Amino acid sequence: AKVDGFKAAAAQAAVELVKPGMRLGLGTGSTAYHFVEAVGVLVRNGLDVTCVPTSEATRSHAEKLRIPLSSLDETPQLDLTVDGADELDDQLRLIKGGGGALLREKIVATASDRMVVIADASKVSETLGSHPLPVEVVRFGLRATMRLVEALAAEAGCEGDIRLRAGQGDLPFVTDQGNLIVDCAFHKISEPEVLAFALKRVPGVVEHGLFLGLADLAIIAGPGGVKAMRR
Ligand code: DER
Repeated sequence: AKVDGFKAAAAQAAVELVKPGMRLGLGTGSTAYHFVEAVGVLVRNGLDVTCVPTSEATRSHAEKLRIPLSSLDETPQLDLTVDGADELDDQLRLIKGGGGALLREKIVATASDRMVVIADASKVSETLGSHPLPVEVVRFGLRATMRLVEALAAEAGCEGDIRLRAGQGDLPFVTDQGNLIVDCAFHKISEPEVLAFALKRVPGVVEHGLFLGLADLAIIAGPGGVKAMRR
């Protein structure tokens, strides 16, 4: 409840950045939920914005709020994406994907002139890795892909258990894109850029949850209030 208040405060601060006519990327997760709610209020009060959702969950939330939606096909360049993070460091390097939306989130963030992260203070870490790193993989060759992820991550100095994210019953979690997620508990990721490069060498890996060089501002809310972190 307290943490949710922090998430709402961070989202409220981010919505100050929204200007009439903006093309927005709408993030996914419980913090971004508050941002979408706040955009819904602005739209109800007449604000003209065009929004691209980063997940089917965010799409249906935005539709309920009658937020005007578009796609990256119709609107390939966005002004601003606001999204949450599972973890972030002081260089605004992020771990994302806890909600399973990392692929669309990264595509939308990359298509945006700016990406602003909103989070409660518990997400800030000295070194990334206390949150497992989600990696989106195709179903074909899954076990071979997982073996290769472990081997190349180890070469990049990261070791730990990796596991297929579970869905309903004994079925695996399936992303909006129809892929699977492997959560990698690497504990300490001392060189995120090196790990990111290694993971992209695995043919079965579609994308990973390290967002490097994408966020230019983080709005962090905690017991001491709301503060901005810049790269
Ligand atoms: O899945 C995601 O990438 C979410 O944005 C996640 O990183 C943050 O979710 P939360 O705001 O519910 O903690």
